[in-house]
Amino acid sequence: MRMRYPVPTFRVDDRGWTGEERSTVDRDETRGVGRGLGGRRDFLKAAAVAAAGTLPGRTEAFGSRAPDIQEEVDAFLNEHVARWLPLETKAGQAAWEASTDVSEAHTAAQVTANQAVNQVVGAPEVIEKVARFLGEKDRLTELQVRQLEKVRLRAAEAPGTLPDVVKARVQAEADQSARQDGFVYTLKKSDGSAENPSANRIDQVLLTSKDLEERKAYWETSKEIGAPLREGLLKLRDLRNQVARGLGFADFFELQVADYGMGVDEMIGLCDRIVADVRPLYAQLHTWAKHQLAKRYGVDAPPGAIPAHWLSNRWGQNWPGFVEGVDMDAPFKGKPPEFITEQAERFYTSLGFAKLPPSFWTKSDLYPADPASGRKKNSHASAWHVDLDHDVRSLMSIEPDNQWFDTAHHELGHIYYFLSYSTPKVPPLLRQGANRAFHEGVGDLIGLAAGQRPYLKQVGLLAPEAEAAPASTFLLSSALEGSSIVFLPWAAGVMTRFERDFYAGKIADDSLNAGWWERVGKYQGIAPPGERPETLCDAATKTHINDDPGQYYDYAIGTVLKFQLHDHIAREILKQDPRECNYYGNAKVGAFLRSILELGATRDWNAVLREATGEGLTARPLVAYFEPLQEWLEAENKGRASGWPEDPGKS
Ligand code: X8Z
Ligand code: ZN
Repeated sequence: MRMRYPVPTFRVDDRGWTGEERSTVDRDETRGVGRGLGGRRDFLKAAAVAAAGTLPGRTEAFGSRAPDIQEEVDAFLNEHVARWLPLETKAGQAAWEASTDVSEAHTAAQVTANQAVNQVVGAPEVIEKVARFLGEKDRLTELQVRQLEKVRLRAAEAPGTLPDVVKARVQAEADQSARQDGFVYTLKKSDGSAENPSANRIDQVLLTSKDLEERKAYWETSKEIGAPLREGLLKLRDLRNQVARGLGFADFFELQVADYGMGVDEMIGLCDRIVADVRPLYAQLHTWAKHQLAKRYGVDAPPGAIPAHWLSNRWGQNWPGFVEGVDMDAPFKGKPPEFITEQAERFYTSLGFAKLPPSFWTKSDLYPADPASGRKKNSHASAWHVDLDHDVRSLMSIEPDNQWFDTAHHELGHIYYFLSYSTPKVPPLLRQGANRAFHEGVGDLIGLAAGQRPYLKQVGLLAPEAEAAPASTFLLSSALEGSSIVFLPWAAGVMTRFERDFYAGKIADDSLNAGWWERVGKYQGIAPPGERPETLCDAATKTHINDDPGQYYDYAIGTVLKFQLHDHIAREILKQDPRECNYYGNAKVGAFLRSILELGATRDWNAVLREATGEGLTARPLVAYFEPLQEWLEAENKGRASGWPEDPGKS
């Protein structure tokens, strides 16, 4: 288990929500485990069969004669952690080196370290013992069962019963990451010269350029990285599936979803409801944005889909930069790059969290690599919990702008989560989020709080033009930017559906781009600016497809959770309007958050959510937050054709 967010390997297994066919709005969650148990029983059988092939005997009920099975489980867990944790820490360090300084030597060291940890976590005797202990779960404590579930899912990522497949997977994962992280974009200009733009540079052009030819050139350049990753992705799909099937999962996607104690159909059902809940507002935003952009570029708005290169994000996952006349980056210009992370840290400390440990600052890698140094590093932000204690780090490429300001709050959310549950009260195996979506949601929540105007005004980060703008402008940019309304059809729709179908073998090897764009067209209403031949692989341009596979719904659920927690904090703790509130300096808000974070994964996530907010997972606060926008957009869009041909919400 490398504790890194985004999460490359290990998953939390929390049971609970069962996903009835209802809207996420006004959901009443009273049911518990449900069909998750059926899958678990299958697993127990599969594990026993898998282990029996390599182990001499002992499949009778463990502890049937043992006086105290709980002592036995404790002894097993202690021994397991003592063997696993040091190797995990080494693997985390090796992965850090490989991600921050791409080289053959670092890739090789990462492979060696991962193989060493896999041999422990996936050992046949571990699989066999966990299966037998979980067969007696009624006699165990909740904490023991939860730890055993973690061990079980971790073993399923690298079952020692399939040593060659596991080894091949480790190598293929490391190779794919090295290919991705070491990639250099090349843009050939019309004057014959060439540029090697960084990801930040591409993002900046897409955010600011009004020249459609230039935009198209940078957008196409951003998709170059997919082609060399295509073969590796297909190979990884097969290896990941083989690994997952070793312990009885239908495919790799199902193994990842098991983290939530949910089946694939339940997860897809949940994601579909999220898409449906935001669809009316998304359709209005889509129409409004298309016309706004057409005006900006001096062209006619096309019917139906928005051309992908018109949008300010490489994948159209969010659409920042719409508010005309307000330079969101202005407050950061001229500030030293340290300001971004330090200001984010100030938000957390103002709530009563401790200052970040000094090692965070010395060990993190927060800024773009100097091009002159030749060092290549992963360009996507991540947070790392290397030793499951106080060695916490972040990898970013911060430039002093609004987007990195938002990202820094997100990453520090992970870091403060790590620190909050790294206490003797939480066993190392449970030093994780209540579920993965909680981990994603916390930093985003603070990002949402740090984007509230009363706070920005208080700390002098609100551009004067923005201060003068009407409230609808603020709400509009909140819907378009970050993880919010525009983000959800992408996260719960495109990414989740593509990966589900990819691992289920429903997208042919020679139709990856067709399969990708079909889903982008359907959920986001976005179309590529030209042919996307199958030699390319646009899905693989998204880092998560390569190195955080089968988990993107975490962000969709995290977004729903974020608004749910925010609503509770604003109304119940601050007694303020959720759209105009200020957490900064509020100790009560800090105590509320810490009461969630310090639990780690010791409790069922549904119970944690219900106790914290009085409700199960619901998109009601998210929808309510943006409610005034619907009417405003409908007025703006009057007389305009709305929607796109493949829109799933179109009747
Ligand atoms: O990957 C991330 C974080 C790290 S966990 C920067 N996010 C997703 C993305 O960039 O696609 C945050 C929002 C969605
Ligand atoms: Zn994250």
